[in-house]
Amino acid sequence: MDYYLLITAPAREWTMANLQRSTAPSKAMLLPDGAPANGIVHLGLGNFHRAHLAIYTAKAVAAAGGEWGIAAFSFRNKTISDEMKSQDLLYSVVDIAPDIQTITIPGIHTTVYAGPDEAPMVIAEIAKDSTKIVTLTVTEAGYKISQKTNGLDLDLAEVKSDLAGTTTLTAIGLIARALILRAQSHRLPITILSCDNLSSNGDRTKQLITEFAHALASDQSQILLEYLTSSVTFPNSMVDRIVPGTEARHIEMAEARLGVHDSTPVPAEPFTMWIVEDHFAAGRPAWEKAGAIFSDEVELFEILKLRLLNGSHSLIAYLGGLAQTPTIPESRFQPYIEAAVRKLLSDELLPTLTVPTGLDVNNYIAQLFSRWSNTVLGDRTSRVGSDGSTKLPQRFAGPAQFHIANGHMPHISALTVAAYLACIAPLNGFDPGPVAAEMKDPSKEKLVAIASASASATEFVATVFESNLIFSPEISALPGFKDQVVAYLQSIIDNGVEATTLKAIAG
Ligand code: CS2
Repeated sequence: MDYYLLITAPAREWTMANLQRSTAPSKAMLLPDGAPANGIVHLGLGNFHRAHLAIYTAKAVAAAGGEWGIAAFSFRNKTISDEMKSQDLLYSVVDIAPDIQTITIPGIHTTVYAGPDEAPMVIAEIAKDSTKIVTLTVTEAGYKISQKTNGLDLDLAEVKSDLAGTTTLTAIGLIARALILRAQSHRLPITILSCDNLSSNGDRTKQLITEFAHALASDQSQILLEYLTSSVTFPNSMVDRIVPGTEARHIEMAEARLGVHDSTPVPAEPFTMWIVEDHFAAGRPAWEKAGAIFSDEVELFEILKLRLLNGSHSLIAYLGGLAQTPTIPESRFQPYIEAAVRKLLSDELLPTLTVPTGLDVNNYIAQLFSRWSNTVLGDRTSRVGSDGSTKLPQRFAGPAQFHIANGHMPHISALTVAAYLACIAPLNGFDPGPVAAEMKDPSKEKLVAIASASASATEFVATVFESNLIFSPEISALPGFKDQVVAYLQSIIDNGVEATTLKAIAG
């Protein structure tokens, strides 16, 4: 096998030097002129991509061949790409179960780019006729969705300057520019595949690129709109694997098992899942050989995962942030947090779902609790708590709307929003502590400004809901929901997180 290795510990006879030789791109991944065959261009070179799509693609190519090298681009983070370059584009994925660790080296990347200066090279890469698929893991925040309009946020400075053609700062802008080049040259079909936690992520990406196209100057607008209709597909997909950020202890774990130093390994849970719609305009790797499931029920899986896994994850993270528990397992093992999660699942999330055919939901939930309990993986509370303003609407808007329309107050959902606000934008005089302080959020600055200008929890939550920084106007206006968030926020400040959670569980 030339470009994919599965190494199970202990494999100390390997050295980085012989790894590099054995994992150099094979001839199958080179074009006749010797250039790498990047069938896939990926946007978002973070740990999730490196432990998910990269592994599926490496395994598929190892099993079934094909010219499917990945050229990957990071919009901001130069560190990962520099480290990968210094290791001949290799890195290890450490599957961390509580009792065993396994190392996989997916030598599937052929080129890496990083930073706004290199965006034009990525556009050129996508425009090549050999590129068949563009994949994205840019996180919820990377799509630049406005809750106010439920579409592309045309008021954002980055979106405006991408539209003007002076920059390429957004994923949507970058893809749009590249598609225009394709439309003006060979016009070959291409697939855009979102691998982010958005509901109907393919349809959503299509909608945002189409809105970008409408907002362009008229000649380019026309070219792009026609090409989108005739030659571009956007399959929906559900992705799942818990992948924390890399810490020093993960580097040590990788080195202990590999016998060589890898400066950029990826820690990941052993569980992995990928459900994809089979709508590829120009072919795809044999991902089914690597365990991907092609299905027409992607949307059901996606909503189920976004609510049961990700919605509960947010609750665990914000209660854990206030409880000062730095990891997800430590948070989830607090008895009152576990009780809140169970109540959220049974009373507020499960009733809103249609379970996909053949899925045993009790088993799925049992598996979630065991995945959240992986103390050796040690996923951080602050990682899951980051970017809540772009995650909460995906996870809680539907359920909140459903219950209030049926005359019930979703108490634990309201508690989640209150705990989020208490962590990200504490009111004057309240200190949520260091775990919450590590949580980042694109709306943090605005929320903090609103908090410091507010005289009470009532005024704060009212201004946040009016600003549509988190929820759409419909969700912000749901009768009683805002007041319940105010009540729990005030109670967190007055009585602490545990007492407030117990109150919310009692309803
Ligand atoms: C997490 C996800 O960041 C988050 O909010 O819920 O990254 C989660 O770990 C993945 O979606 C698991 O597939």
